[in-house]
Amino acid sequence: NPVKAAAEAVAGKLRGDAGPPEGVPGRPSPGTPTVEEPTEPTGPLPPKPDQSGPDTLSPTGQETGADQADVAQGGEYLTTAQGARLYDTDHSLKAGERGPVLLQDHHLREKITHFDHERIPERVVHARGAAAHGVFVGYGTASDVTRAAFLGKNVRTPVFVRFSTVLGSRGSSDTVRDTRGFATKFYTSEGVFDLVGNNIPVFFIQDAIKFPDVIHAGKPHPDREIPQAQSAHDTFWDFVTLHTEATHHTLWNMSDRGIPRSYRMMEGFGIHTFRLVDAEGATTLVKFHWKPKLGVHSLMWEEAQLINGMDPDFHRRDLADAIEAGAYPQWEFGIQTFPDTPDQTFEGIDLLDPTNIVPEELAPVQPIGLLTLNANPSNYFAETEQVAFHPGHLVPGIDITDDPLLTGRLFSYLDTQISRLGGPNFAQIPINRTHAPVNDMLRDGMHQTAVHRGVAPYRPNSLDGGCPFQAGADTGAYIEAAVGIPAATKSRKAPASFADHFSQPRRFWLSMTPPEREHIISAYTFELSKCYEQAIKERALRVLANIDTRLCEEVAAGLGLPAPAASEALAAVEPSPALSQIGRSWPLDGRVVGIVAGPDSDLAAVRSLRDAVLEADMVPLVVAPVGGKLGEGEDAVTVQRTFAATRSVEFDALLLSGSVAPGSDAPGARDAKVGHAPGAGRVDPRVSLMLSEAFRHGKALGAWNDGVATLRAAGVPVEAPGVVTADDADAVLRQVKELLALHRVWDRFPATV
Ligand code: HDD
Repeated sequence: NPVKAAAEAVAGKLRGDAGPPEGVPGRPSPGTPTVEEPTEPTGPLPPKPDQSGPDTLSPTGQETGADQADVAQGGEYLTTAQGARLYDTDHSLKAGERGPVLLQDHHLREKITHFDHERIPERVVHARGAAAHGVFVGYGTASDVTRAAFLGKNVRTPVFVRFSTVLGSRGSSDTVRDTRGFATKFYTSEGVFDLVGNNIPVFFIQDAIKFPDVIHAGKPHPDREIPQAQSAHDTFWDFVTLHTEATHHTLWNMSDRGIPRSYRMMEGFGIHTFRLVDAEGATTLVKFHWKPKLGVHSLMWEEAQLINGMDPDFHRRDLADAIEAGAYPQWEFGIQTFPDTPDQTFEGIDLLDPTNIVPEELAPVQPIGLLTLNANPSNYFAETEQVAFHPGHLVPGIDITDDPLLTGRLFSYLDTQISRLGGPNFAQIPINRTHAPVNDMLRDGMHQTAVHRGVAPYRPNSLDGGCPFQAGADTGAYIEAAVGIPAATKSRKAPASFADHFSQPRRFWLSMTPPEREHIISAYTFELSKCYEQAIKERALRVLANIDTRLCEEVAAGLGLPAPAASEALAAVEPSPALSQIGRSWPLDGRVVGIVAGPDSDLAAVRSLRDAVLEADMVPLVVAPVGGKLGEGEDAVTVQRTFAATRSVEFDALLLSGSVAPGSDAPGARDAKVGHAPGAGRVDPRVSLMLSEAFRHGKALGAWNDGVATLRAAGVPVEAPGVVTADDADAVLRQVKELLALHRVWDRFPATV
């Protein structure tokens, strides 16, 4: 069962086993010698089979015939960058053992100089990211609206996807409240197509000229450079309340969408309206969507904060572990389509305004392909860091619209890559190389790695045989859609239709369920409480009053301020149920189930529970007082987490077996830690903490036999929703699986708003 093998591999990785089981990527096949500290010179290790990068083509489209890893590292011996073999790399060349270091030590200077230049500027936004390789398979369902070859039926296209946070630096935490980037590079047969989107379908601003401003406001304050990766500060709230077009995006950020459970459980959006062009040149306006197979799920705010301390790499680790285990995340690609009318509106919604969505109830998302991420990068810097996305990387059949945010992006991304990657030849970096043949007339420049032939990089020419030739519509040329531009007068103005900043946020608010509304209220209250300026808090409340009276009143109460009245009539909008994350059930793949056990637990039951969790494609982690094994001999159960080294936030559900009395770990520590000797009827306080947190976070809890008494002793209300007690572990797991499919026990949250 490959899925079980994959889940076992996740569990193995989490508990630090040698690696995934056979047949799973990353595991050496039988007969592969294990390489340990070689004593004889050997060549470099081959790349792991699941880590091969995109096919390697030279910038002129010729196959290099060599894997990049082989090009980067070869031969048995350590060398300089020029290939001279070295006999020592640990000692500088000195005049005598105690004498001064000599300037003539080329190896020393080369090594240090290279090191000094190892870092490149981090991305000005989206600096922290994680990425994966994968494959996209077209369904062919878009072929009547676009001639894009990669959307044809069963066409397989390699992809590289980078997820990111926006505001934080490269070393910041994963689970901060922020928008997430979702950028996809399709290496299509007709050239690279980049869809550079986010997990939120709207943007803060309507015109790219304000992008430096919104980012200056969101980034840490320029005097002390705090806070890192946070929007909870004065400049952010100053900006978004003065530029009320930001209201919609800000509301999404304050909702659960701002703290995803996993990159694997996020939607993605192209945001702008794009224009598809069919084989006859007819055009259709579209919005792009990515729908995750695992559903859209979020963390609780307290969980997110705890994870930032426990495991700042939570999302990055989650993605890499899942892929390494063979639990490949998938998204369905979809489009909403709209007629390409001169006014570019749909049901009164301006399609050129990137602060607008079109509710799925009005324009359903039609599936057009499937994305599967199936390989981790081999090298973070070479791939995840150096990948260069650009909304202007388009292929025939996909064109742009006049959304003023998109137009500015078409300039910005090319420009930023030049400074970030050190010159105009970044398209030659392996991760950025197209898989289509390249025959451009671009020449020279920093970091040129191609050896161009011929003497006439201009056309027409009579010296290089007139090459390269220009293509036409029938030979696959990218031909811009022939759309008219209305007669106009130059002006720095937004259209009147861009002035409605509140009806769309109101629709979002009205579409939320009570727990989701509670979370939004708490998020606004938390963030605004962190602002020092009273005037900014008051202004923020005036904005909220224009979304919803109750929302404004609740946040005002939290801030201890009076709730202002709305300055304009609240819009009469219909909710869009598709916007809520609650109410559907989803696959359990990769959900993490903690099994809390102690030395006196029924280990046979723990073992079979663990197997049953694996069987359900989930990840079981046995949590015990100390590491190693519980029990002895064949009956032993491997412990993956200790009470001291874990916290509830690692788990989606917690199951309790037997009693876990305090003080059952290291003898010297126990009395000091818990203040009393081990004793029946008591619960280790770290377990009590885990249970109370998990309960508070709406997670499924389960116990059988003695475990039920332990739950009670830990203070868990066993009659509460989502607390499963039964006579045997099987029955517990059955019910817990049903709860997990809903992500959380939503009934545990009182419906107050
Ligand atoms: Fe941007 C990076 C998404 C507006 C300028 N952007 C960047 C990335 C994502 C987005 C996902 C990271 C790509 C990666 O992983 O390398 N950006 C968006 C979306 C926008 C948006 C969805 C609005 C709909 N961006 C936007 C504007 C501008 C920029 C209006 C400038 C006028 N964005 C950049 C940039 C970045 C970038 C400065 C930083 C690093 C990079 O491009 O490669 O050029």
